[in-house]
Amino acid sequence: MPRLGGDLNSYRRLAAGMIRAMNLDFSDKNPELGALYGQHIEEICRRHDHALERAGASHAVIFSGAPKYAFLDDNTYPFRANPHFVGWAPLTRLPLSCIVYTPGDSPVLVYYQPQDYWHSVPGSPDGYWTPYFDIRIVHEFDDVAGHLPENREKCILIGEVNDDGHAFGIDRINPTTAINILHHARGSSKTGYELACMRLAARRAALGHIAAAEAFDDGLPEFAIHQAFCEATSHAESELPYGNIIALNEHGAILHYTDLERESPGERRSFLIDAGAQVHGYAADITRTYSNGNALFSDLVGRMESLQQDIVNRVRAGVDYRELHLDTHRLIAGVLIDSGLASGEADALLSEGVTSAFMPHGIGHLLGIQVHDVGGFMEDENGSTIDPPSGHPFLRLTRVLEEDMVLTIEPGLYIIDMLLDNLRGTPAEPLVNWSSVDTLRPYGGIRVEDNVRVLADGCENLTRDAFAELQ
Ligand SMILES: [Mn+2]
Repeated sequence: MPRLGGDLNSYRRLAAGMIRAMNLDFSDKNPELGALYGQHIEEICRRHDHALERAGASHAVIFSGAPKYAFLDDNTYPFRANPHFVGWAPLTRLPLSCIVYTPGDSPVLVYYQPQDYWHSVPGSPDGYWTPYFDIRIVHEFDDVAGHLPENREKCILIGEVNDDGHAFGIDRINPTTAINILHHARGSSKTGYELACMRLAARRAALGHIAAAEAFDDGLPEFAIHQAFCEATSHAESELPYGNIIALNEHGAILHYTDLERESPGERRSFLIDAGAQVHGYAADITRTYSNGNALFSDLVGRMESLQQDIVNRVRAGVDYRELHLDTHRLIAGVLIDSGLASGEADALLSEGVTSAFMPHGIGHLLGIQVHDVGGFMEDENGSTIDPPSGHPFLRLTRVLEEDMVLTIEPGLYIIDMLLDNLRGTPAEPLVNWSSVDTLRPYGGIRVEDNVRVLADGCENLTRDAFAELQ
């Protein structure tokens, strides 16, 4: 019996009620964010002081980015701001603007506000971030350059430059020395302000997940579940940190399934949703899997849920993330044996590639301004990298965990015929229970993903805290 009747407005109202009840404020007037922002800017300045010194430069010019046009068209793709720019200020929709930073001075924000009656233009600067910048509003793009340091040889430019005019005559564009320092720092820890943005993003995403689960129960097709998610998070599709994965039934086995069926399938067996939200450019990345009642699949969802919590409970500063990934494979072997999907010794399931066929992706990644945030392979700020363990090329985070790192823990288990077929004719073939594989195929797969902040002696689970608060 539908509870919300499948009416999209009902999912928005459900979320709006929770936002009011929880007093959630996603805006740049949020006083809690405002109270933390000053310290954030100090830290960003410190990182740039260090990067500039090592790069032998005096000024950093951080360009927000330019709109990109579709081929032979006068329409642009949705704008994605330079993540370095977003790290300075919650300005995700301010193209053709710059932050100019000179150590010791207040950062200058050259704020491009075109006079344009065809498009909406950025409003006047307003919000908790404005007191920290020397803001120069320009109405003509050609006037941006006039606010940059005169000696361009002492500048580095951080940003994407597809047009000479966007380099402002600066020759040193994204120098590796500086970028490595900034990326390593961004991956190593989040500031208090960033953590607060990410807690809010987790709540925003959880609102979407609650609505989507209701929409699944209401029998809606993938496309309408996606719409329910967008209604509840109040995100336009282009504002999502990544394309929603809304997968019913066997679609759950396609790791990055982004097609959205407009029609309901005849039978609703399972629902895998990997969908996030963002607040001021900081992402949440959450996956949940629901069973519609089949005993074997429900049992497996329960086992993967406890496996995921087991891994989350091992997160703490000093742990090697590569070990967490390999531990996960050992636990997956146990799940395969206990659920009757495979037999034999756990070690054999690992060495013969059985666990990798069922879970072919990494246990997770860094999370922040980018959903797969930078710095996951960096051993140090000089650009040395750490390889993933052999046989596990898709692991995106290989570092030893540090306090205030934010990352995902997302084990999965899928029926992917392309990979399982590779086990045929190998020593792995007799270890797999192929009739159980056939039984589970129509359910696709399972993934459970939380976002956690590393602490000295454990972790803060941003995702579970968000769901608990919204219960
Ligand atoms: Mn993820």
